[in-house]
Amino acid sequence: MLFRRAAAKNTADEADLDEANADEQDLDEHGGLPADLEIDHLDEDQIADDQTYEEQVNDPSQKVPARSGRFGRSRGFLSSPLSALRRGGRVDERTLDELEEALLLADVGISTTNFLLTDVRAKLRSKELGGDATSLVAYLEGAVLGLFGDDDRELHYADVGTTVWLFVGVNGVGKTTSIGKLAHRETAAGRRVVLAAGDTFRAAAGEQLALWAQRSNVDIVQGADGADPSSVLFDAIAHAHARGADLVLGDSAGRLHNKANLMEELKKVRRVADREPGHVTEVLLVLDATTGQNGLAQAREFAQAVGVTGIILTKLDGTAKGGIVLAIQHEMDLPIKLVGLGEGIDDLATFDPSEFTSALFAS
Ligand SMILES: Nc1nc2c(ncn2[C@@H]2O[C@H](COP(=O)(O)OP(=O)(O)OP(=O)(O)O)[C@@H](O)[C@H]2O)c(=O)[nH]1
Ligand SMILES: [Mg+2]
Repeated sequence: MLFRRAAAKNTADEADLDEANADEQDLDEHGGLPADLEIDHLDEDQIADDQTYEEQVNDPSQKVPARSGRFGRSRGFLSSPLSALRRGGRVDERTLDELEEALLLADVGISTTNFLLTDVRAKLRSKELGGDATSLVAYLEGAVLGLFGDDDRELHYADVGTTVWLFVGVNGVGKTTSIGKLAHRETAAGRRVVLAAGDTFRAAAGEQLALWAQRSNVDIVQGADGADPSSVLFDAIAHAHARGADLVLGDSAGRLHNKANLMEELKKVRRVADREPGHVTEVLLVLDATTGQNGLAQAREFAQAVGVTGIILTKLDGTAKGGIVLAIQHEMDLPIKLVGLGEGIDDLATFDPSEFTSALFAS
């Protein structure tokens, strides 16, 4: 079911909160719905539009080419250079150079590659590590797994009130798709979910999110195009609260007129969403694994601005080389919580470091 704010208003101003608070009072007086909130059942025109979008998504020319296993090219990304190393037998300077090259080519990045190699060299010097290539590879696998530590990768819920998870990230990384997949997963787990169409910047964004809402049969609250996203979030939380829903998943724009605007807007969305009865327990930064090291720069910016609690790394099924996972883990103090492994509703997995490490080293 689609809930659309009737009036195009909501300037980006805290004064909206008074209005939103008034809406909240209206909830009691209007059968649980704010007076100026319209409920639209999805009509055929909308569905036709949705299908157009779906056709677009399913267009083979837009699909990522040939998948090989759950982790695409991450699976075994080190396997051919490592088998060459293994064949070499003894480890020498050349072996270490080759290993360095393999790690860099796999998107591990200079800093994390240096970290791993410094460790390997120290272990070789102290003879803790034997000089044969098989031991080297086995040690490296352990060292990579060790990078992941025992970070908390759970998604958290508020003890009281309405849990809010916000999704942030630059355009095209997979925010809306990840929300759709999570709506399905959380609904299947028995939670009542409401989607908040907080990307009011791009005209088709609401339509895209509405399709995902339809797939999981959850409510969606939308604002008018150009509406203040924090107000949309506020309405969605009020709606969830009135309906006894557990969880609000808040979409956001990936691009505004400039980056400073985007960060300021996201800060405000977070502030507003965190007011009673809303509790923001997750701010999930969505990163596209195929953009490689560029993702690290994005992560730093968003982490500083909006206090990211975890990362969703998408498109690991495709052409991503997987090493970026190691770089993010080592260089950012942020846990990868979920990974996107395709465009379908079930293609989202909790990130499991040992499964991922085994995939990297698979031969
Ligand atoms: N192969 C693959 N494609 C994905 C994955 N996640 C998202 N996509 C695709 O990436 C494209 C962009 O996804 P969106 O969810 O629209 O990205 P967004 O971050 O909401 O983008 P904006 O709304 O423009 O900011 C779509 O074609 C998705 O189907 C994934 O894990 N694997
Ligand atoms: Mg989107």
